[in-house]
Amino acid sequence: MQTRIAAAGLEDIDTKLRARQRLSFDDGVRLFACPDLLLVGWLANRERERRHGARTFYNFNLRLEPTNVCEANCLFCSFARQKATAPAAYTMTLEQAWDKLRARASQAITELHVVNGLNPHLPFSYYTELLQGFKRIRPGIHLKCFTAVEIAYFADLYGMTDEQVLRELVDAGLNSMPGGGAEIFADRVRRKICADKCGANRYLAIHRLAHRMGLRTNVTMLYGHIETVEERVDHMLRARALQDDTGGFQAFIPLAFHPDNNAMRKLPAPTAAETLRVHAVARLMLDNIDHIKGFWVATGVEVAQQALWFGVDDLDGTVQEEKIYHMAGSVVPDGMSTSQLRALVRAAGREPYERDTLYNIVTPASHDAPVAATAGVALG
Ligand code: V47
Repeated sequence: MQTRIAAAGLEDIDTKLRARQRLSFDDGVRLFACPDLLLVGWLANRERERRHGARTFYNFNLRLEPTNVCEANCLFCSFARQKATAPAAYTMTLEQAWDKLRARASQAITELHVVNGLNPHLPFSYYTELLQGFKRIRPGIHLKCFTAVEIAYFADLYGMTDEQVLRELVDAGLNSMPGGGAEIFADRVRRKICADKCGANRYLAIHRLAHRMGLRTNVTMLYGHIETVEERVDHMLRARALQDDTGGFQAFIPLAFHPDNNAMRKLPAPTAAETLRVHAVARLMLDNIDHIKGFWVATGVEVAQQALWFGVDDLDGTVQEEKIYHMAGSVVPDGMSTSQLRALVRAAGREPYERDTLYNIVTPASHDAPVAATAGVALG
């Protein structure tokens, strides 16, 4: 392997990694440029196995997007509808949203992941009552809800500070925050693809605040559109810098751009090779974030399996009722059962471990039942 590392000119990076020294911006750019993708994957896998061995985490979760009405006009988004009267625009009543959880009463779901469009027509009480209702229906459920972009929007719309918004949501039952809305932190890209939502500094400030309040959060990166390799590395380093201060990020989640039904549909989707590389480089650059998540809905099932050898140790979860990716062209099934997830992890040569949102291990024996009538997935 040393010969191959030398042939690729990565001896100094290998030396740093062995000594557990942090990689630099230039190192990240070189990892993206290195033609030997399998070598980059091998280095990332070494880091992954040092932290987690063969363990691969997943959880039993349900998605809910109570409204897709959204004031923002992000070029990559196929989910949002700018007007409440537009075809396919929807806003659930609280009862309709709660029914989604009630309908899953027989499933051992541990997490509800809720995100929304930036809807100007709803009162703040819609969101607090939403959370309170979920906790009434299922007191033990973990509520991972609202991106930092939504928190910023709520604060501006309802005349509150970011901290007041978070406090009221926590009082209503919020347990943690997902990582959506990060896209690419560089201003150049944000101005082009998501000009009318909160900027990178505010996104990061809200995560900092959430961490200070004791909430754990995730951070994402939308790749494979107009961003440069340098902007990807910059994005990773900004997440790493915040993590140095707070330690509050649980997982970094690269999200592969899907071009169907949105304003960037002329762009090609990122290749499998690109996806494997982005996850591998993330594992190598983010020495202070425990988990690299391969979101199988975004990568596809087979690439997610391969990514388990390219730095990824977490597959998100059963992900029932996901809309954002399915509306943008993802052809994966609508949800997988926990037994399907375990089988695909084992088929990839790894060991599945069910976790809760905070990475406590859950014993899965009691819920082997299929999660959805449509969840018949072929394992790659
Ligand atoms: O912020 C939207 C992305 C994100 C498209 O925290 C698209 O555990 C690709 O954040 N093609 C929402 N991506 C999803 C998300 C997420 C996913 C899994 C786990 C977690 C977590 C968070 O989806 C958005 C945006 O970056 N997105 N449209 C598209 N056409």
